[in-house]
Amino acid sequence: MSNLFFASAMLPDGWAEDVLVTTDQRGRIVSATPNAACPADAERFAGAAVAGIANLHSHAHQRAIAGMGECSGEGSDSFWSWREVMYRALDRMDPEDFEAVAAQLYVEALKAGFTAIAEFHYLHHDRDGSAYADPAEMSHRAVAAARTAGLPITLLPVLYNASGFGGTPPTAGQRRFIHDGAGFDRLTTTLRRAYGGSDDVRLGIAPHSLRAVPDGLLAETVAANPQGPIHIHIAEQRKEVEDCLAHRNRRPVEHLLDTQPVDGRWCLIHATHMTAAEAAAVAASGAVAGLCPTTEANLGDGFFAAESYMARGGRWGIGSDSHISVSPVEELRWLEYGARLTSGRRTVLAGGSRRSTARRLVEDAQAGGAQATGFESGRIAAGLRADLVVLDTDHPLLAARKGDALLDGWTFAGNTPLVRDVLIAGRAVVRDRRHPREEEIADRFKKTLGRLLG
Ligand code: NGQ
Ligand code: ZN
Repeated sequence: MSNLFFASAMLPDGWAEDVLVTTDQRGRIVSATPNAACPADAERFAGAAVAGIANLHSHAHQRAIAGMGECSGEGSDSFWSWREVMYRALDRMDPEDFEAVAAQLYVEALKAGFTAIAEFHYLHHDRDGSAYADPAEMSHRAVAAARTAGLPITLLPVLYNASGFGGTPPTAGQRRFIHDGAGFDRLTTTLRRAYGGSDDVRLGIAPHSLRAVPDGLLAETVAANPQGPIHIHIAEQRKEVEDCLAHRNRRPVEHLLDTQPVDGRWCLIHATHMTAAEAAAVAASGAVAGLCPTTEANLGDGFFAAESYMARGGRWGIGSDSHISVSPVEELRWLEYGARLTSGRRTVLAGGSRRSTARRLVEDAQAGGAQATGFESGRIAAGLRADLVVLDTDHPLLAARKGDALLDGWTFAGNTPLVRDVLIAGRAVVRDRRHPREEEIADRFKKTLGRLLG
């Protein structure tokens, strides 16, 4: 057992002061007691503890090109022209490079207050498209990077099979992603052997999109993987909706719900373009909508209609996706700002009168992130992992605030990092804003980028 003591903490019933959290050997919470005395052997934290938020959608390799698609091209730029920039940059990335980039990203994510990450990983093969000797080579690198950083990871090997609806063959730029059903089975079997039962790794699957996985293969893959999260990109771009209508006679979300057993195991990434009926059906399914507001803004995807989805009780969480930004609060802020900009109102997602907007956003994102990653976390409660973030209540931006006002300050005014400590399974992996390996990891990242992009 170990003792952790926090000046204040957000517990499931509300904010409390002088909170003693005891944990077992695996870093699970045994008890959380308010108004406690601080035991002599406790590790003491001066700030405000909140359960961490899982980042439910990451393409780690894209951290290497964050900010690089911002120079205008010849014609009009779009999601699809950005994708070409991204494909070109990852062409040269070998396993060592990928691990270095992912480790840097994962340290940044931890320091910003993410306490787990779901890696939607599709860069599987060697540069010429042939398989590595170990089909899971690149996936092992993602886990190694997460372990170097100390960030729990949900590995979502991606099934990518076609370049568009109708099973059109992959393009040259996609040669490193491609599997048929048998190849994908080999990959998932290898990963189960390597990581099944690990405390810091969860395994799921990610059929890339309805574009990239024909219906029959999608159904077979879902049936062959009866456990763990299932993530899929869906209805992100208008063109994708139009193409789906042209090929399947139905909209993407409508089509998925009609053909797959969508339930709480599923995470629908983006789900930007839904009709009211589709949004109601997703909310009723228990699936999580995986929202990535900064990437969706950066790529010109559109606004997710959060207010009506949330009013129906729809579950959701956040991801930093392309990593144009790596900050839970920037994702939450953009979600609320999207709702304000489109409605002309304020505190749109607060969920009722006299409620803190950030409290609602943080609580929903904690729950949705835990569900979509499969880590038992997201609240400071007995039986759950002690994956916690401690806000710096000494910072001027949080001066004279308590309780939910700390969350509002963090979310809406926190442009300088307000996260002081981050605990994973009860151990501080970030202390006083520092990660013990951050310099070494950043040096390796900078050298890697010099080689890849120089
Ligand atoms: C991805 N990213 O898989 O990295 C995609 C781009 C695609 C986003 N959708 C590629 N944001 O969707 O084909
Ligand atoms: Zn994505």
